[in-house]
Amino acid sequence: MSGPKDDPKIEEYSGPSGGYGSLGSVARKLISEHVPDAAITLGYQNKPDGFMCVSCAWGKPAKPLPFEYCENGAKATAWEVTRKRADQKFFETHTLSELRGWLDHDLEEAGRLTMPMRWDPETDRYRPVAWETAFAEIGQELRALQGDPDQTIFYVSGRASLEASYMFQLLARMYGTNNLPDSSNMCHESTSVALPESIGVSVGTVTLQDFETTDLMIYLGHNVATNAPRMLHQFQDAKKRGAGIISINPMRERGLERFTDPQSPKQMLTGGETVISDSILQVAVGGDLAALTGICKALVEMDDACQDVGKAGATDREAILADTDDDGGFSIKAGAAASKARRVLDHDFIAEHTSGFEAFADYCRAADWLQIEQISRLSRDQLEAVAKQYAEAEKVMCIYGMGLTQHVHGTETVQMLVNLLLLRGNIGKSGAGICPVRGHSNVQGQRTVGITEKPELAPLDKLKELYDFEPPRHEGYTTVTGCEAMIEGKVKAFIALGGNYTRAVPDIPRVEDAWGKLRMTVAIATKLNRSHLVHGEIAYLLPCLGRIEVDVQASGPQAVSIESSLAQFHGSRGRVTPASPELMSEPAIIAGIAAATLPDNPHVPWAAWTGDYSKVRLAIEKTWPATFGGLDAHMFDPGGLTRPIAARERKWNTRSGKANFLLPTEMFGGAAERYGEEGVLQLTTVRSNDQFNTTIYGYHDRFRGVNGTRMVVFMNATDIAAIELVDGDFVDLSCAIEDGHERVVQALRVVEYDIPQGSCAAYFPETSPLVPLGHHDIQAHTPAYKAVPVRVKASAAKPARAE
Ligand SMILES: Nc1nc2c(c(=O)[nH]1)N[C@H]1C(S)=C(S)[C@@H](COP(=O)(O)OP(=O)(O)OC[C@H]3O[C@@H](n4cnc5c(=O)[nH]c(N)nc54)[C@H](O)[C@@H]3O)O[C@H]1N2
Ligand SMILES: Nc1nc2c(c(=O)[nH]1)N[C@H]1C(S)=C(S)[C@@H](COP(=O)(O)OP(=O)(O)OC[C@H]3O[C@@H](n4cnc5c(=O)[nH]c(N)nc54)[C@H](O)[C@@H]3O)O[C@H]1N2
Ligand SMILES: [Mo]
Repeated sequence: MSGPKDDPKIEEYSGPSGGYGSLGSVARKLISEHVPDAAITLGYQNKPDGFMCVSCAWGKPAKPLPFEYCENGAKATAWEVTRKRADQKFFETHTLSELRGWLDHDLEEAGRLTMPMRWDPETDRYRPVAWETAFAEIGQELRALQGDPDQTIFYVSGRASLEASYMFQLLARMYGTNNLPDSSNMCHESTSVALPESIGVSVGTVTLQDFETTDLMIYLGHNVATNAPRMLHQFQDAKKRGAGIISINPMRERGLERFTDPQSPKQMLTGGETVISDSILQVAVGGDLAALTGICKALVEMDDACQDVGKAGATDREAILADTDDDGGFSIKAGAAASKARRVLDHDFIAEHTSGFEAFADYCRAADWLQIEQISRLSRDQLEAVAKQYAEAEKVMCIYGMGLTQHVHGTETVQMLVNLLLLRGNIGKSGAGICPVRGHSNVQGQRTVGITEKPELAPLDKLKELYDFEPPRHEGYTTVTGCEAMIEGKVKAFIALGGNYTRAVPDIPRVEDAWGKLRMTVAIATKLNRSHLVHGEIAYLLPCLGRIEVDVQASGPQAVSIESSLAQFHGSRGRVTPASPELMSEPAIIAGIAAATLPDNPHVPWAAWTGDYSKVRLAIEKTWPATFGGLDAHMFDPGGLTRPIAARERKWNTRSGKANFLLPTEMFGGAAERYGEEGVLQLTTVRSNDQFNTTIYGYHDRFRGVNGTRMVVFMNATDIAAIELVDGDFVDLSCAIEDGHERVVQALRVVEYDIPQGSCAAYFPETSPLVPLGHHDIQAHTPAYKAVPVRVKASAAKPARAE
């Protein structure tokens, strides 16, 4: 068993990302999960005629590699097609109060759920129930609450297909609510709020082809080797062409450093590896807004200097860049493109395509270097060097993950990144653009098919026209406001299409407490998790097919579709025999609940949709012809069907009709009131290489050298010394935000780590109880999981070692 160990090992990992370590780890997982025909199954992964990986959302190339999957994608597949079963016998053996004492890993490790179940209060066990009985009672309960439909929440985790998601949002809206929070609310919501204001689209502008022509990638707050490993191929190819990569991350993640391509026999045999980042700027946790302000400031000042020299009749931009080169790290190449531009900024682009430049330039000029350096913990020299490298490159992309979005000023940080790109026209041209790396495999697509609590983002008039009902027009709950409403007792029922809500949200104990008081919880799931154990008065556990499994309906085997991070739609066909004959597909379960809850509507053929998913796709096409036209016909095309993104064409669907430079309200990304306080560290909560969100595959974070435990806190040597402890000692962490609730996580083992002083890191969800619900992005409400002010002290639960 791969459970936590009594003698965990913490040692530095010296290998590259990828390589033999990754293959070995995959093989071990596949064998331990007893996966039938593993090689055949994996051969279909991310292929045009196969299934789309259930792990990350990274783009799928038109010409896939022979093995178009990564270590973690293979683990995710193994986890889904495992032979282990949490079957009737399992639930007869264990009461829920017993299971509540189990670790997250052990719950899911029990295997796939096999039959629909209802919690039996007498025995405190989940017991089998017929599908029809389940639908009938769920429908009856939902109808009883329909007087105020906002008492019900319809949550979606980002794995559900476009088809299932479309049906689910229609169910919620016909029921009468926009309460459609999804995992995106905890993830890239800051992106979805930031980009429309800045550039008029809610998704990134980069395509896979852009990686073939880019000169420079600025890569922030994302852990590629763990969370989107297939992207390392794009990084590696770009590096080989001579493109640059600058990483901005508090932790020196292994994937930011070196990569051995497991698909390259030469690299595997020779131990060869590609150096990924030219430089890694170890920004303080929450320091990105300041760092980006510094880079923009340096660019504006270089440009001002150009202008001054230009006025004096002097040479050109190159002379300025060469003149300002005082750190020796920058060399001017007399590139033809560079010599053409006489200014550092692209003033033609700025004049034609943007609004707000002057105010932004003034903001940058006025920004204080000392403050920038203090907050970011990066030096002016470091930031100016980035600015120079940026100014020298013709085509730049900015690529980012949760390290940017999950902050109090997450939306503003994303907008600052756009500002940086706009300074040199780096949006809407080949090799350039903004690239949010989405998390779940269809989280972007769910938003595109109307899973949103914001009525203005849903095509309500169109739904009314197509389906002849009056859609609700008021705003629904986000993940955060949903939790708050639950705590206030305003929520009575919760229908979850996947996910593990009570483990994914902040302030876990407070939310669990409220969750247990709900009238009804319904979970549509593949595996058992903690949200199923702290249930409502009436609780259903409805097991569904996974995406890798063959899904046969009335018209024959079905396919579903998803949208990747790069806005391509792909078809996905299940290949593996279902875990149990009693499983139903997600669309079938949604249709079952809908039919039992809503009055008949001749315009909404739930049963026909379930019988043939291409009918759902045609409904999606009718709802958004410009976005989805041709979905059903082209979703299996190599490279998928690419969705039109206006900003790629330099069409700006913003109120000003231009791309907007936007100013932040503060320079620190976290909770301002605790910034810089004596004894307070900024904690960031991150994933290990052995988990998928709340799914814990094991206890081995190979890249960070942690084996056998997840209860660790990564700290800077100086911060460890300041509390008179040493590596290996145990500490308790408490949240430094005072709002009347005490938040403590005990007995974390200190791991001395290369992380800036004043910052520390630990794993999610173990340390999520430290994150207050109210600690979130001021605009997008994304929980600020990535900068929580904490106090650290020697653990009372596990005292320091004798010496
Ligand atoms: N194998 C695997 N793949 C996954 C997932 C998984 O759990 N496992 N989860 C999926 C999901 S839903 C998502 S959203 C993505 C998540 O993918 P990531 O965005 O990589 O998420 P995290 O692991 O939370 O790590 C964030 C990175 O940001 C850095 N960071 C932390 N705080 C800051 C900060 O203040 N500033 C900067 N610049 N960097 C910071 C951390 O050091 C870390 O490298 O991955 C998806 N893919
Ligand atoms: N502290 C902290 N908290 C965080 C984060 C962080 O960085 N730090 N990250 C946040 C982010 S980015 C995200 S996206 C959320 C994730 O939040 P969620 O999406 O809610 O959580 P997951 O862990 O991905 O959900 C796992 C469960 O999904 C179910 N499941 C798996 N496959 C399927 C399927 O095919 N169909 C159905 N119906 N169910 C399935 C299984 O039962 C499994 O137990 O967590 C957030 N929480
Ligand atoms: Mo996510």
